[in-house]
Amino acid sequence: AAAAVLATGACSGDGATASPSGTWHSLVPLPAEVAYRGAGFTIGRDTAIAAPPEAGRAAGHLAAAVRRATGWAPRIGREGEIRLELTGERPGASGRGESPGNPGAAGRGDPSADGPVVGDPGAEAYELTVDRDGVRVRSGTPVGLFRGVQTLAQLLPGDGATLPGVRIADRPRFAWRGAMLDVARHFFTVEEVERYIDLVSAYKINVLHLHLSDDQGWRLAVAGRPELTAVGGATEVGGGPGGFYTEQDYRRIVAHARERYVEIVPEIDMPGHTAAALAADPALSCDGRRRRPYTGIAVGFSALCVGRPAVDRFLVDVIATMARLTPGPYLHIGGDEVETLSQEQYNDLIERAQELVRAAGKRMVGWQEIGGARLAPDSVSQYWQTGRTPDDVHRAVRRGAKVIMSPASRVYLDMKYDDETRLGLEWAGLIEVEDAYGWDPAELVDGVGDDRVLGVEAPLWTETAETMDDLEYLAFPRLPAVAEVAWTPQESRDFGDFAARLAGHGPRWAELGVDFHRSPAVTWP
Ligand code: TNX
Repeated sequence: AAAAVLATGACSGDGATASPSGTWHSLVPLPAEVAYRGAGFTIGRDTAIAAPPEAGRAAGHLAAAVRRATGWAPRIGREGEIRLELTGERPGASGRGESPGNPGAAGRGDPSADGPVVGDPGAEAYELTVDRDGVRVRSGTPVGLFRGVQTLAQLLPGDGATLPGVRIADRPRFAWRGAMLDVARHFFTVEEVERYIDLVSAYKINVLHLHLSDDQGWRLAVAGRPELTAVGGATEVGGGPGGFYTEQDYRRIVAHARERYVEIVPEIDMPGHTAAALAADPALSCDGRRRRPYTGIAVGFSALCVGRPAVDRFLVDVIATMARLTPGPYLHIGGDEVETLSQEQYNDLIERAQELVRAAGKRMVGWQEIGGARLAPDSVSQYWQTGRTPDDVHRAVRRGAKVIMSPASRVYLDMKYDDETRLGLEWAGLIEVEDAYGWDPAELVDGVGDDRVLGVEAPLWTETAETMDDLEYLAFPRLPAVAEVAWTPQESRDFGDFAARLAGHGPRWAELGVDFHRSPAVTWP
């Protein structure tokens, strides 16, 4: 199941986009331009894939999708009816994109030899045409070819070999299209994280933000600090055994993500949400007393003892480990919900973390509260608190920082769908799929329009989610809705049309064993 890719299509749901050949397709996220026209192409036993060496991941992904849909394993070589072509035209700056790394980071922090995964959205642009003679995917970049192949995989019927005649020209609205998984409140194994990557990346999610530490658990091995995982890793919400990732485990997750052009963004939350670290190392507390592991679900009560030399050494070691293990350009330092420090203490810690992150050639990401500190222009603020006056976001933007939009009342996948949902919290409201879909990231915060929005991210906090089934139930179908918010031009989005396309994904989820919520606004087949 870890290798599963959603090749969704061919359903006969109400209102799904009809192609002239009479088949039905369910592209999510909706491409910028789609025109179904003319005869399609039927994949045969001898159909081959032609691809340049740089497109190896795209070709491999496509071959696997074809094999799942048809049973035939296409050859990959120089000739073929399905052609992946690099056009050699590198797209220019769009004004909305990001250059990777800070000025000191040139050439580093790049997860793949072929360019950043979270960069100029134009780099992910592609064209896809299908006619009776074959299939052609064209892009200026390997990552763009991969996005085109992901669309093609959704056009493949689950039970046959005929693709519709179609012409698609596509590019994402936003560079950062994230999913966050909290592996601290409850621990999830490498295999579970890999399955989550498989499921979300089918919707062109390109960032998996891993929330690796919190009051209830510390999940990443740090060289020279075995107590962090031995003590801090041995608990979780409710008192279960917890767990942690060794360096090798973490590298496996990074490699799995990279195969799908997904960037891993690790988060170690500080200075708050640190009870597990404080339980592991009493030197991090002001009173120097050893604390017992915490297994409840309160927030805001714990903090590192800012100003202590032991705390500074801890920051140095932790950030160095994150930077060394993470090929991508972003490190998340948390920064949320600190109730026991002065603003000055808080700012000191955030600014020190930022200095260490930048010295490692990376860019700092933090929850919106970091806007209280003096941010560098290459730092990134993550908005989450709907309803509050977002002064901290405005301050961050005035310093040149960009913003990731994660409004809790829209995209917190840990909220209940309705009164009857057996899992989840409800402090940010009940969130049905139409709520997750029906908002515009550029209209959320005054003065933070398209040019300041780096992208969108859907967090999945796990106070109430303990199993893979729980994760799937909370993420599906809301995660695909958020993926379309992040990818599709605002003027092309319509909930009714989305719901009709989404319906076609239900049977495929069922086939993959994905436990999803049958939202009543969707007519599931
Ligand atoms: C708020 S959002 C938190 C998390 C909780 C979540 C539960 C944010 C930055 N902090 O610590 O897990 O609410 O919904």
